[in-house]
Amino acid sequence: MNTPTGTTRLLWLGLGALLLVTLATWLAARSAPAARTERLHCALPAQPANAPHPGMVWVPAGSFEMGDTVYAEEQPRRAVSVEGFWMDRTEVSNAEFARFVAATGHVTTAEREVDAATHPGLPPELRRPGAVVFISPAKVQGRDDANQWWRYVAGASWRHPGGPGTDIKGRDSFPVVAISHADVQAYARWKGRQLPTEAQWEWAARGARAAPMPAHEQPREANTWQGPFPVLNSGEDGFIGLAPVGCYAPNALGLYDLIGNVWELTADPYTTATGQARQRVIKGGSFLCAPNYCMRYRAGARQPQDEDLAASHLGFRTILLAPGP
Ligand SMILES: [Ca+2]
Repeated sequence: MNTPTGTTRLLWLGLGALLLVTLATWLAARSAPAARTERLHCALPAQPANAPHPGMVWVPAGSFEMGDTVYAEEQPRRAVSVEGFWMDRTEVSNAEFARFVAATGHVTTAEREVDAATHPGLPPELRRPGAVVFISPAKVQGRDDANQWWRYVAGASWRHPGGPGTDIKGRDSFPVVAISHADVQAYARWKGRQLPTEAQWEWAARGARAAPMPAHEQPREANTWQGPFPVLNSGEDGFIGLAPVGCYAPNALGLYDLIGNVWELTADPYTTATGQARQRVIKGGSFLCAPNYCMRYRAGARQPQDEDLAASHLGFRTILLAPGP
């Protein structure tokens, strides 16, 4: 019978140790929770060095049939014309809004007590500074009562989008949320810009395309909701919640995320037959739009939004009226 030589013994001992280390590493990897990797930034293509308005793209003039036919508020379709304008190629990010706040000391609506004069009779808990936050429930009784997934959270604001205990650290590239109409008007003024009208926004979202929009399907290149809203978002599009700006393919003009991610405030009042006051038109749908609940991931879709109610799915972008390239 062969006996191992000293060298062979050492080799076997070495191999045994290696096996033990490999086994220990494998067991540790199995028992550790899977690391959640969230994309915090999506790279945008560089613009030409001589771009006249960095971060903006030109939207040419045109005429089109505004509106759509899916929901009542989109109708009737009507002919409109818009002049050319420059538009932010992404939603305004936390980093951009932070620069505005640092420069101006602006305190957002959500960070202040609710104005009792404009909201008489509001219970004390709803008068505290805060914003409306989407919280996915485990189950719902029908989908008529949105209070099942929307909560007014005291302390929620653009700095704390989910309420106290949340923040925007590391989330510079995410769209700013929980802003009011007054906040975005102040931002636009500070930048020497303005908010798009509904017609300007819709024309941009169509990629300056006058032909009828062909599809009502859920778009692939947009952050929306996959699965049964509001209980399960499968995240097939890469994100369960908000996405950093510019993660999906741009439209024909080079504009990102007009559809999906956050709803976007426009300059236009939302008027109805009963003349409800203090509401603005919002456009584009958000990461919460799903085929079973809110098919508003379309250029022609629209919703009303209370001017002074901040929400965790609401953001904006600006335009600039200046000569074209
Ligand atoms: Ca959007």
